[in-house]
Amino acid sequence: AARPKTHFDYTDPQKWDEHESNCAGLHQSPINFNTDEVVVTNYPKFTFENYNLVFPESLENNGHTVELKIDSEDDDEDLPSISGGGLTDRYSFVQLHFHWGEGLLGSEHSINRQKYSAELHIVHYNTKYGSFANALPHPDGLAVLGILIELQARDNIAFRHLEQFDNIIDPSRTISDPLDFSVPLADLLPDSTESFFRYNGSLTTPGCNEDVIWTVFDTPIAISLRQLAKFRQLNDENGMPLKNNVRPTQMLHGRETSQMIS
Ligand code: SG4
Ligand code: ZN
Repeated sequence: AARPKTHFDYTDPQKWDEHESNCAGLHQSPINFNTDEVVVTNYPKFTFENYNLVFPESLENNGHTVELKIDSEDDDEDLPSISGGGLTDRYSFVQLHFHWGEGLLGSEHSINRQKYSAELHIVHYNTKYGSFANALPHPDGLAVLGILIELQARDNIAFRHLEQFDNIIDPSRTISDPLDFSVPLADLLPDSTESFFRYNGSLTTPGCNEDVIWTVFDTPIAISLRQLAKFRQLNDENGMPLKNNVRPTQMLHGRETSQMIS
């Protein structure tokens, strides 16, 4: 509904601010985490609610990424949500999507300049604002979990459900299926969620709204080359292969980054 509707592509992300002034802001994402500069902080553990449940879901190629959301008519009471982890409020799941690139440079965030092959974003909105759209204008409106994805020899079993892209190669295609690709969010989390980086940033696409409390776990999850190739086969808005949907690293401009080390 009130999501930012913008046409953009990844040929020249430096130019996004010509159409969307937010993108030139001073609290933009993604960033690099320099472990010499982070403030080590003792955050409580995250609480993941309903992360083990399976919902009817739909998978969409929106021309910028592949996005999974829950098809639900109900109120968000039973939807997956997160709290703790240093968040003041409870945040409810909206959607998840992926970023990938060529070679080993597909993650948006990096740690000491080290990038990973891809990155998963699990997007949540602050339940105190009642809806995603109402949360969007607030600096504490969204909480995104960033999960680094490392190329490994073996398939990630959790992606076996998510990689059914044959019918969504072209943008604006959606597939809904009660169970075939539904996956409990818990299966997509890294083995440890106790160690993570935290900072205040933005959406990594236009409108670049500075309303995201970012958590990037330092333990990655796995993907195989075969699975990564499926992401790279998807087409973008112009019908060209979406080979890269990674925004370049943004400057900190004095922001603090913190790290919870378990
Ligand atoms: C992707 O383009 C998603 O498809 C967008 O979702 C998302 O925007 C955007 O990334 C930015 O999110 O976690 N990378 S990010 O900062 O969640 C929003 C939609 O366009 C608003 C629905
Ligand atoms: Zn994202």
